[in-house]
Amino acid sequence: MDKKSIEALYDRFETTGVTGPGNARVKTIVRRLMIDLMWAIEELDIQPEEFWTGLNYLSDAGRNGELGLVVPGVGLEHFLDLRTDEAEAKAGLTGGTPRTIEGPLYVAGAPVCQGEARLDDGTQPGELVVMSGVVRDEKGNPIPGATVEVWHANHLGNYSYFDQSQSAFNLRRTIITDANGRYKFRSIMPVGYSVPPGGSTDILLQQLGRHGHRPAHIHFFAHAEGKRKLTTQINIESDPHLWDDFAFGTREGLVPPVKTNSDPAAMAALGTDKPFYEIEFNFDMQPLKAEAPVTDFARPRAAA
Ligand code: MBD
Ligand code: FE
Repeated sequence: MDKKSIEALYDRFETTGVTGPGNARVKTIVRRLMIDLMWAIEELDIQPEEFWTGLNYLSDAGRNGELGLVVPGVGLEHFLDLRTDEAEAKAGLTGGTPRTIEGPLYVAGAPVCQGEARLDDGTQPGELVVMSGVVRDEKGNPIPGATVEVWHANHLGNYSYFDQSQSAFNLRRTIITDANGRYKFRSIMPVGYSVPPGGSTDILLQQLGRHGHRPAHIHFFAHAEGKRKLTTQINIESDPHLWDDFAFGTREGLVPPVKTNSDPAAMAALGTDKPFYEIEFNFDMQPLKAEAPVTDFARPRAAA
């Protein structure tokens, strides 16, 4: 079949069994996706067994909750970031901290802390890290009362809530910046995440000849009055997967230096006798702008 015949076929699908106007936007999107899918089946000569294998794959991935992991794995979530970057540039918004993917492991409702927080519950091993910085506006001025939501994996690459063996909201906090626009937290160094072995994402990645590892990273949402919500992460520079992330989240500007602090007084103040890691990272916010697509879009998210 040629493309024209497929379009004519879809015209018939679209005008058969009609009960009302439906939703114009949904109709446009479904029309395009179905025609493109039929055209792909035609051009690639996708066989019925291949088609049903693919459908069953998606059913399984949906049933076991992995579609939110497949999406970053095939690069779609990073693609959405690149489109938002382009739209911002077109709207005249430049500079600011780069965005990167949210991923599927955020949980709403983390404890709120003023200025400073300890993220780890103290029960798990891991190297101590202290991270701090300033939330700033487009002129570089600090923003007091801004919100920094932070979440990351433990020493095994697992996230609380999804890993029920961890305490509630372990390694997750919402920090409100102080009068100088500063946030600060202590935690334990995350280890890179890997997709669940044998799961839907792993099965697909194996077929694509790719791994399912991410470099160690820390996630953030930064929000402030009158500013665009920023979704981003920092990556730990020493990780072997730094530029080999299955989810394509690593970006220039999101790999801050990790310093080792072995000052005895600083160690004592944290109650440790070992040197600890220090990371400085500022969040440079963009002003709200009507012409740029919203970044605080709704997305079904876990909440506890
Ligand atoms: C993660 O921890 C993550 O950040 C992303 C984007 C995908 C899977 C796991
Ligand atoms: Fe993550």
